[in-house]
Amino acid sequence: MNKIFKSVAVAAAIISAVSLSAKDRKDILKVYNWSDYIAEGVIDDFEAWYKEQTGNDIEVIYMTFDVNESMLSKIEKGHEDYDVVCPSDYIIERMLNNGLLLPLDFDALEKTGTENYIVKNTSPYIRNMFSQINPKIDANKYSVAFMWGTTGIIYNPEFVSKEDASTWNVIRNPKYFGKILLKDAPRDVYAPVLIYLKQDELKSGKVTLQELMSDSSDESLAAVEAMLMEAKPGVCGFEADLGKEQMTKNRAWVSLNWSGDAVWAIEEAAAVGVTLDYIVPEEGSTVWFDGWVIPKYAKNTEAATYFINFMCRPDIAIRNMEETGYIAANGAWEVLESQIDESLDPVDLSYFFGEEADSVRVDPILYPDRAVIERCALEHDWGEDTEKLLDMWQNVKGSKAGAVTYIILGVAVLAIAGAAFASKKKKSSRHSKKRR
Ligand code: N2P
Repeated sequence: MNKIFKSVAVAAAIISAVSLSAKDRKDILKVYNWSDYIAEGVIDDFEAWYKEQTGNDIEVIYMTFDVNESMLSKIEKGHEDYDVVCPSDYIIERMLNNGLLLPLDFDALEKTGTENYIVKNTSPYIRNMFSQINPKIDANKYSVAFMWGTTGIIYNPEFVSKEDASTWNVIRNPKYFGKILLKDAPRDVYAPVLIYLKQDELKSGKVTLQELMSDSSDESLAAVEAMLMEAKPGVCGFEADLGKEQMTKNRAWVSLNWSGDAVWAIEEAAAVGVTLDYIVPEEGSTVWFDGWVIPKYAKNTEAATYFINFMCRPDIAIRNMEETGYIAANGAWEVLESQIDESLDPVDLSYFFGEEADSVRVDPILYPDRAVIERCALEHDWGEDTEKLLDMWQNVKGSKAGAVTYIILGVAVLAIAGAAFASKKKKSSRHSKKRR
């Protein structure tokens, strides 16, 4: 009897724990986003808006990452139950290949009569680029673009000429030794270096930019590694998110970085009297897109859909853009209008906003001109070969110390040697005093 009672009690406890956690989880939304990628107050505003739309409370647990690969491994290997995450294009491709994403479903929005900002504001350009993310599965059915941009060079024109910054070779230019930063993002460093090394083949038409984005051959990996090893002694850091700040403080003069970090750094630097600029090198580069997705292990897909929808509301997109420096992937005309500045030169944005936008006065770093986009390509997933890239990256980062490490080590050795010399001198003078 006692045994039966115990089993019933245990079963009841399990059932109540399960239903409690299920109930709790319905009121919780776990968001995993890049750091510095959302405006202050947006999460609180989402919680209030969600209550207005659905009548339910929601608590957002907001977590951040700095590197695509670490975020992916938490889901792929750790099966973490994030409801919404924001991977880059080639990671979306991989997640689709590995069955890690759930398709978008707008039923929940329809039930509450909530306006669908996703469908309304997706630019045809974004739709087209997203359809190229995965050749086998249409990424538009599983992801909604959030921000996008280019990869290029942020530089300080006081010390670095525009000509030098216009080539990826700048990362190993001895003139800037010790003042060069590389992004700690292996794919985003590998791709431009490979583009630089394959200039002749690109010019002669032997290979296309797009083909290079899938080139994971041992030969190309070795060539990129060799150039990075050459650059390494002059590199003062591999940064995930602090590079933009190092540039504003003049601690570095060259930074291989994303356009959004450039916009942020240029504005912050100007406020303290430092001038910075950004360029997409002539040899070509990558154009990237980060999109919201709902991973397979998500537990609150309905709230996730509301969250993604809220991020596509034009006023929210504008706030996120203005605070982070990144371009929202939002095709609403009011988003473009919010960025017009009559003092700037015209940029051709017809590819993004349609014919009427072929000459709009906006910041060309934020919104790249058609000519820049034409020399940029989309990165692709390498599947199993990704391991080869990560090994190469470890070799580069871990092998030889960078300039700053050398300086720190040098100073430490001198300090130890100095202290030893001083103490020896003290001892010997004490000894000589004794002798006298
Ligand atoms: C912002 C990160 C931007 C990610 N901190 C670029 N793919």
